[in-house]
Amino acid sequence: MAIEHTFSILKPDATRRNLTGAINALIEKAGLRIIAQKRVRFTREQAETFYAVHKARPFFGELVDTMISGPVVVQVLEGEDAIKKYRDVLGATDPAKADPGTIRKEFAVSLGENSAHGSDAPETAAVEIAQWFSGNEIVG
Ligand code: DAT
Ligand code: MG
Repeated sequence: MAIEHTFSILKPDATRRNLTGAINALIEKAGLRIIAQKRVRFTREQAETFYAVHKARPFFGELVDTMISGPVVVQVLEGEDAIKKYRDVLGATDPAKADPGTIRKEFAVSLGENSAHGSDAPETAAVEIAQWFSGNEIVG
């Protein structure tokens, strides 16, 4: 397996409850390296662009509202098989179905407020990273 980069967001429900350090500890414990990180606030337009793939879904409006409800921490994670590894660390989208020890099982409030995002494929990881980081902000 190759060294990959993936894009992560610690969502507003996580920053609100002061959980960024606790979540980063799980990320690092899994062997992923945080090689870029900044705290930002998504505009409505940025959230709509980021989640454009879900535009037709009934929860889209709620999803965008949730993502702009507070600051987020955007990150680039590096590691062996990083995309799948981080999805495993996140756990299932619905925290009620997530395995013990995963970020979503330990920290999520609900399906809509599930604490963190991780890219689902190399193509989406590249697009999402480029949306939020310039090359000189990523220090591997
Ligand atoms: P994931 O974040 O695991 O990649 P996704 O891409 O299917 O999941 O959905 C993006 C986010 O939208 C998800 O993290 C939480 C929210 N969401 C998904 N399904 C939902 C639903 N049925 N009701 C409310 N929010 C939902
Ligand atoms: Mg997704």
